[in-house]
Amino acid sequence: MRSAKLYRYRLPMDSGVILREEKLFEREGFIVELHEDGKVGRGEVAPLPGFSLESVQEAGIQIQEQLAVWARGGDVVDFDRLYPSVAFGLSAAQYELQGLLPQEGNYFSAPLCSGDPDGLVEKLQQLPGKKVAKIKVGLYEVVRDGLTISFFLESIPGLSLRLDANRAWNLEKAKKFASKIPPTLRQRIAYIEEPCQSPSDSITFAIDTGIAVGWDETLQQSLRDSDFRLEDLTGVKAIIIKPTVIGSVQRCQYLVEKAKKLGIQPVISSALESSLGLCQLARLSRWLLPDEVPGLDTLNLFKQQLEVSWPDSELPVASLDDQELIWQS
Ligand code: OSB
Ligand code: MG
Repeated sequence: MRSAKLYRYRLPMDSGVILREEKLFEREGFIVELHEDGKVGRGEVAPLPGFSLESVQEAGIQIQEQLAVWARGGDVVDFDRLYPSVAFGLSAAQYELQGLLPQEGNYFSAPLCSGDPDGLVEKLQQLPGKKVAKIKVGLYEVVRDGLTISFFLESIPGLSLRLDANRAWNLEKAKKFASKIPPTLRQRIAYIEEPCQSPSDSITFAIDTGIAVGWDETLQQSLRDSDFRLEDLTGVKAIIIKPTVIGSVQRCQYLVEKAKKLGIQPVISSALESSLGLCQLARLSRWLLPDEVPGLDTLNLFKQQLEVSWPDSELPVASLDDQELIWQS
């Protein structure tokens, strides 16, 4: 016997969270819960405004239809025809229900940092193994960004940085940024995500500066073409896999394996999921990429967790029972 529940959640965000120039005061999304033979599997469906193409409302309608099919005993879902957020949440719930998503997670993420080296040193001391942090660039003037990054690399020996420009620059600005970073420090930039507005400029930047580049937005966009081949996205060091904007667990697994074969570094990363989805991403990362540091340091952008607590987090935990149950079978 199968039954399913669909909750709609709303969680307050820290007042300073800015996404694509818009302030995000509240995160909303859905939690699906699948029940079968006394077992439970959960998943999160939470399109991210400004990043996902589907709206929360569109995702809500689609996940409800899919849950109704599933509860009636249907199983064959072509995940690639669903919205990515729906495909991820539904597949994660099925994996969990079937015991296929291992419990153990990698809760040591690359700390996200916005310019205070003292704070960063402290956070890095808590990481076992590799010292790796992620810094957003492109929000301030490029020369300032270049000097800041240089300063971090110089003052913290052994530090490796992941940078993310979210396509803020043209090629000229990107090169100006690089010009402030001495060539000897450049190899400690593990990669910079999307330095330029156009992917081809980002590749030119990588070739001309020797700074490795990673695809985030470009991967997401390319996957919309039915004839997508990861082989065609060459020239990059890393791909950033955000399951909520990429799709099903199966698709993420395929991309991870394919990237490894091509010598590209895959990194599992967050799209501001609640603690429930975030913990599943930590488990997914540990399972698929046991030796990789995931990009999941986004919990503290929230004022509350949801149902499942991130290890050692002191944020209060809102219960799923207190969220709106919008559908059940
Ligand atoms: O640009 O990578 C981004 C989170 C939400 C939306 C977009 C992005 C992010 C992150 C997640 O940066 C954190 C990470 O990747 O380490
Ligand atoms: Mg990014």
